[in-house]
Amino acid sequence: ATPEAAASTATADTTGKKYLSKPLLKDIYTADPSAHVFNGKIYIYPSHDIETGMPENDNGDHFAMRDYHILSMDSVGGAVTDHGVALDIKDIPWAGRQLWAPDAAFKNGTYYLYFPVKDKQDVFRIGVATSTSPTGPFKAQPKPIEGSLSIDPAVFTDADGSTYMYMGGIWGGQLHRWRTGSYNANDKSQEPAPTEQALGPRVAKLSGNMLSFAEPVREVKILDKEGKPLLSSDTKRRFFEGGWLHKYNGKYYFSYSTGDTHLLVYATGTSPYGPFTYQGVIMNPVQGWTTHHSIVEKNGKWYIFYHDTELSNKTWLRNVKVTELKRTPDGGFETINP
Ligand code: FUB
Repeated sequence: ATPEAAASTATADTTGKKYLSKPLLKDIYTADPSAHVFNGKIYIYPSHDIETGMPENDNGDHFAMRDYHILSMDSVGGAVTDHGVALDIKDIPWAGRQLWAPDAAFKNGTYYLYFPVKDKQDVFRIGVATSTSPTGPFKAQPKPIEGSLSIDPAVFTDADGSTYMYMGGIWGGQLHRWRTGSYNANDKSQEPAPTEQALGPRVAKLSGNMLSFAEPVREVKILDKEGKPLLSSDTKRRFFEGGWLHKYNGKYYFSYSTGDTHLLVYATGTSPYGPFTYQGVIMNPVQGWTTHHSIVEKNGKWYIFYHDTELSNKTWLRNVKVTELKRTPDGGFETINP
């Protein structure tokens, strides 16, 4: 592949139209970018979207991705390298279908790729694969992480070295089917009734070996400013999928997608387990059904990686982008209008 690098800051095309940012890669479709800085370089762990010809539905069956490519760049705005296939679904012994949004971590000389995929019973679980290189190839563990569920793993390591995995997504992500603690394949509800509390994402501390959970998975509460849990009907604020945790000035920022209302929003707290109090919108809707993001610092600047459908105009063929994230003096963000 010969990837095309693209400028990330606002530029004007020949018609004078302003673009906030351009697709980072144009020769394959990529989405759900989890960005990390390892050894001074930016590595992006995205989904690799492909055309499968499957009809669109609310379960996202048409998102039938089969492998991961890892991207890297020395700096935002610089050349982007596509490192080719880092993990293929055929090399994951327990996988059935749909390799969705991954994340990565580095500890004790090893790189860990965390990925959601449906098992052979069609239940989303989170798997882990390891490599000595940030770009792979990655070798998958023989089984999913015990106790893992749903989609969209996001891994955060705190200052004390403890690492936490956030996970979950409703509708196609199956989180609602775990409401009772065990998986209920017959739950067709998609989410709780409008007057009930919205489902929270899940979190668990990882063991020292980064391959298993050190504790039972728990639900993360997202509250309004009066301290009340957000309701299921509160669709512009409630958690849908795509959680991400970062820390800034000692505060924990949990950001996520509201899914069917197409926003990226954030909530803050004083513990990695939450509760988190809803604060506001980071990014207004992009072109496409929804976006999925990550937040990372490089050389004192903060960036948000996300996706839209600029290249294809099809919700299932997405392209990753990046733009600078601007903070406000009160600890919030300037809302991005992509
Ligand atoms: O890429 C498949 C799914 O779409 C992800 O897991 C969600 O976050 C959404 O972006």
